[in-house]
Amino acid sequence: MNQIFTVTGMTCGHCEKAVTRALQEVDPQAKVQIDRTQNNVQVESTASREALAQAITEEGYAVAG
Ligand SMILES: [Cu+2]
Repeated sequence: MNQIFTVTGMTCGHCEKAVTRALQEVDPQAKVQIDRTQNNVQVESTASREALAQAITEEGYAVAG
């Protein structure tokens, strides 16, 4: 299932990697695409939206939607 999150606070490639890693800790099979200029995070994963959003938040970024 493709899930789209609006994530604020990503300022560089390191942030993108950190978010990707956090999501893949929840689901190692997750496919993650990030466009930080649009605050856009797309996750192809069977994990719940709640679990993915929580992983992003725990990594220190804000999920706006
Ligand atoms: Cu960064």
